[in-house]
Amino acid sequence: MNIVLATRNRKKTVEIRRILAATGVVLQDLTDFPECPDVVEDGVTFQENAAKKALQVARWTGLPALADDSGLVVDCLGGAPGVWSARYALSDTIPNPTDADNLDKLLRAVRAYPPNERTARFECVLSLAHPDGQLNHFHGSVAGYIIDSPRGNNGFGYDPAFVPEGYDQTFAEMSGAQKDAISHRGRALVAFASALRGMMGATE
Ligand code: ITT
Repeated sequence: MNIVLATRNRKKTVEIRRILAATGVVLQDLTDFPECPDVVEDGVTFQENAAKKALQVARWTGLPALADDSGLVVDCLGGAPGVWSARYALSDTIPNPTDADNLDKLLRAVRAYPPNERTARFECVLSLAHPDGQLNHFHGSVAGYIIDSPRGNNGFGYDPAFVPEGYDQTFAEMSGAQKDAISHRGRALVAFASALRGMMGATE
């Protein structure tokens, strides 16, 4: 089965390819379809955005498309950055925020709260769309908390600030395999892989 990954985030692609390596599915990505238009992510939920990305790419390429919409939900910040995770530091002076800009803004925002109030979770919704509009969704989340200053060089995004519940290391201090085993994306991909086995079995 050929699937197009509907993401322009190279770090997500690396994680998704790593986790799905054993499934035998052939994963193309948007570098194979450079003319595919960008999707406007104007949904108010992860699922709305994931569905929009997957449907647009499936219709444009004519192939099944898998989109990931994900982000960090911080309780003391009223759920921010949430669906705005990739654009959290957006402002007149920062029109294209980097991971470092977003991380810096997050760390400054949580500084006002004591450590025990800095609970958070990463969420991920994966949407698989077929060119005829058929859609399936797979969810994953991981609870944890935000620390004072960044630690670790692995992963991406907010990983250096997030310690999953029951662990001492941040996601950025863990190996890829350690993060995959407990991450929001890893959990959503386990559900996706199980559905995929059913779909591939049905077409054999
Ligand atoms: P695509 O829409 O092209 O997939 P994107 O980076 O814009 O790429 P999202 O809109 O889903 O993706 O935003 C996700 C953001 O949430 C991402 O840029 C990170 O800042 C953060 N994020 C998601 N998963 C993460 C993870 O595993 N570790 C750290 N940060 C993560």
